[in-house]
Amino acid sequence: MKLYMFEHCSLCFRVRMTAALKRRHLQETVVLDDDTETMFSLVGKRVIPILVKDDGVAMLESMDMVRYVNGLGDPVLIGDERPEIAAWADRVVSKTIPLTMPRYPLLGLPEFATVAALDHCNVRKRKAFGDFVELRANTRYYIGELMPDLEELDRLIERPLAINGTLSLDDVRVLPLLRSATVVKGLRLPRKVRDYFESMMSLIGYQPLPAV
Ligand SMILES: N[C@@H](CCC(=O)N[C@@H](CS)C(=O)NCC(=O)O)C(=O)O
Repeated sequence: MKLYMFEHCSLCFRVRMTAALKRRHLQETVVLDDDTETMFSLVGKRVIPILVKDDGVAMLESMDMVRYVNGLGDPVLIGDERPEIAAWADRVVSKTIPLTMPRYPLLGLPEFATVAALDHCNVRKRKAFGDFVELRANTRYYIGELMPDLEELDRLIERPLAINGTLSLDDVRVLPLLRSATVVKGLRLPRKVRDYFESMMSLIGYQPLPAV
């Protein structure tokens, strides 16, 4: 299986963490941000992640990829899901974006390894999300907006190694968002959220992204 991905991409991390939990090898290929051609050649549009299965068929939806990888051999994501966790994740994405988007280009990530790729990201994302310097200058405000949700998550976590007590799709909804949020230096995760994040990252063998 080959995953075309960006290092910063939380949807990609859903698939990567599932493969890691399954101890399945995933050939990870980081695409440069300005390499739209590779995406088009694979699936006819600009989108990441793309999972190309061993039979050569490409998948486009991250949760379909997660279900597919989980279903190879014995599944590991077997626990019940809670609708409040999915609702939490849906709500929190938009609150993390003003904090994470203006930081990703500063982290030295491989998708921004050339000046052209970095500028490609800056130009497109600025149009979509606003001026990055201004967003970063308002970090305290955006952290303040996010904290009540992190406190709520703290109350929802049942165990450090599975948000609902047994690993489930809800872990795939939440862990990648926390990985993204931790690029914000100065963001203090509530205790159970921090324990959950650190335990899960250690379980799957991934280091957090750098924080700025
Ligand atoms: N529903 C799709 C959404 C994929 C998606 O929105 N990907 C974004 C975020 S990585 C993307 O392709 N962005 C292209 C870009 O950055 O220009 C999934 O869950 O995989």
